[in-house]
Amino acid sequence: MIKNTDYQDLNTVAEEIINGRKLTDDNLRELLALTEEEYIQKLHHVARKVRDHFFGNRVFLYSFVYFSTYCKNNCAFCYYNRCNNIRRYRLNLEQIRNIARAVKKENVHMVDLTMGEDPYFHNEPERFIEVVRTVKEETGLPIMISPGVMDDRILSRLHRNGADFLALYQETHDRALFRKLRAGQSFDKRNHAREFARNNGYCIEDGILTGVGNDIESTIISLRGMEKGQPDMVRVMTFVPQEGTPFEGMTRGSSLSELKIISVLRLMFPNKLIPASLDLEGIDGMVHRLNAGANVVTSIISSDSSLEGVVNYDRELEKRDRDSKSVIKRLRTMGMEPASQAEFNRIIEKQQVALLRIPVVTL
Ligand code: SAM
Ligand code: MD0
Ligand code: SF4
Repeated sequence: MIKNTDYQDLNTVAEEIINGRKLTDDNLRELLALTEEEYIQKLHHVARKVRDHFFGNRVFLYSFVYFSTYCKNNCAFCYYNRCNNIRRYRLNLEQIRNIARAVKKENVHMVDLTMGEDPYFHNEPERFIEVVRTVKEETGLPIMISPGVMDDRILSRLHRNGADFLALYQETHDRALFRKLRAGQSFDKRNHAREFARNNGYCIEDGILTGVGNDIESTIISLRGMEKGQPDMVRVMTFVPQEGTPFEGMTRGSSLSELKIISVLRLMFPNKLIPASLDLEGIDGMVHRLNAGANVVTSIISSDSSLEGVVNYDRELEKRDRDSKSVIKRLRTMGMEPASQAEFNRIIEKQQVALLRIPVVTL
């Protein structure tokens, strides 16, 4: 659908997608197998057309707050897995409140509260509810939570206390690969938490890793798996080997596969949120991801922050350079603009309106 197509016809492909055309598995195979620069540029071109139709030149910005890096899990890819002998921190409520005040002054549409599966919060979820309530109180902004797997009752309570979005990445929907990545964790429980959240008032984000031994067929399983969950936001991130982890010795792939998958996601989820994460390659990397069809910039951290990212391309850097001011400056050079808060709120509210039509389980 891309290779032997001139730019005129590419615009027709974009039109078809906008009008509801669904990609077949063979389409996905063709797109994911592209290697020549010329074809990949064509794919990005179609993805941008589709994105621009739904979002124009408007981009959403999320602030990232990793408030506890303690974790009881042992994900093979993650720097913060419990076996890694690293320095960790857990912010107290006052520290979190101060960060929330600072975030309020930044130009962002949502705050992402992320933690490892820290027993301090997971065993006493009341403490996490308090964090969410505090950040809501201080910022008044929509809140994304990325806490790992939590049970239904707690998710409901978190939602009532201000959590709007649940980010919970399956990493892969290929069960065999999942067992290698998230050893000892339940595939179904992770999927269920997202499904429950979606049916109970949250917007949800699913995501996959690439460069972790996923071939094209495995990637297709993941893309279809994400499709089934009807997420509001879908992500792909390149796996970056982390010191001290079981996958430390794996080679880091280029971002080519991620960029292709971002475009494919745009064709499969034309009007959904797709992030360009700053966490992998900073602002230069953001530009490539937006050019591949993304429409959200995530992992914004203020320049004076000492908190961690996840992959943290800037772990060794003296000064961070992924604050909202620098992001917006670069967006403008690309002819893009931050969207208004009202535009973002409308997207979040759409999910709530859709929900009024199905019964909500109260726990
Ligand atoms: N602990 C929670 C959890 O696991 O759901 C929240 C943290 S979660 C937002 C961290 C995400 O970053 C993972 O789900 C994974 O997709 C991504 N990630 C972690 N380590 C990575 C790595 N080395 N390379 C690329 N992505 C990574
Ligand atoms: C990011 N470091 O967007 C963040 C993180 C968690 N919801 C997001 C992976 O790259
Ligand atoms: Fe813990 Fe999340 Fe890292 Fe897994 S990805 S080790 S759950 S912080």
